[in-house]
Amino acid sequence: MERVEKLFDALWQDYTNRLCPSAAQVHDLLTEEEPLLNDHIALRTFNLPGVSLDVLAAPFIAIGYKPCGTYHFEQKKLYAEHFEHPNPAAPKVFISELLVGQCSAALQNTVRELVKQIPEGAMKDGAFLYGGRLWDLDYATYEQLAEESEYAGWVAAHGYGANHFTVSVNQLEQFTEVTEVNSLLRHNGFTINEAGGEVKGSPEVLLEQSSTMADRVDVRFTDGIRSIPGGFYEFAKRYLQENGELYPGFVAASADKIFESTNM
Ligand code: OOG
Ligand code: NI
Repeated sequence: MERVEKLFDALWQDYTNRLCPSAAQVHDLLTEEEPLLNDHIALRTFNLPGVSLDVLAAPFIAIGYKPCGTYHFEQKKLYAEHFEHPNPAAPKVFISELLVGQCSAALQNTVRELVKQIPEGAMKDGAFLYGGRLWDLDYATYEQLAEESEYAGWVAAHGYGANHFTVSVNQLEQFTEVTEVNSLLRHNGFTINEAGGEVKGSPEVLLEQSSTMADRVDVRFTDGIRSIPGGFYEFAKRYLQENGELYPGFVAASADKIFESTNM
């Protein structure tokens, strides 16, 4: 568990410093007597050799995580898997990849060129997971990618890092409903992702989720610094399965809308 904590501490540092500076405020708003439980994080990549989902999963597998579910997002051309650790206190990990081969020839060429810039060996050590972008690009390239796939633009601009952490609503004393958490956040000036409704999922699918809209963060492009959507914060309430344990998986229809937390 020590190695799990070390990795998540590093992911949290990168997430709050680089992708979602408002996360510290959300964390403070919701923290009660006990430290907040992080339900899961999510990571994004391209399904190209050397940077695919499996490559991002490897450092988690190395510390005991196991693949536990697969998800398809046809419209967005994404494939995802989630990973769990034998210790239930360890956060789950949701990793998705863009199916680059299904995208336009232009997008494929651009993304291949970005990935070619990665220094030899940079993806071997798990530190790449919280090390940010391993290639350079200009703002027009980002815009072109984002026009075809918001997801492709996001990965191209930010590189590797947790795009969200997730507060476990089950743990909170003060709130039982995801809508109550949303109200507190709105009251403090945050914008909630309304795609598909402010709460995604239902007790029937054993998972309810909501999220903030991503912070706008400054990113250095080769032709200057621009402000674009970075990371966001998620809130998840899990329901008991028939076996008496909390549902541990994700819900594709809900995840499809959570992805949109990084839309412009
Ligand atoms: C992941 C979106 C899915 C969830 O909890 O369903 C997700 C992402 O935005 O990369 O996090
Ligand atoms: Ni999530």
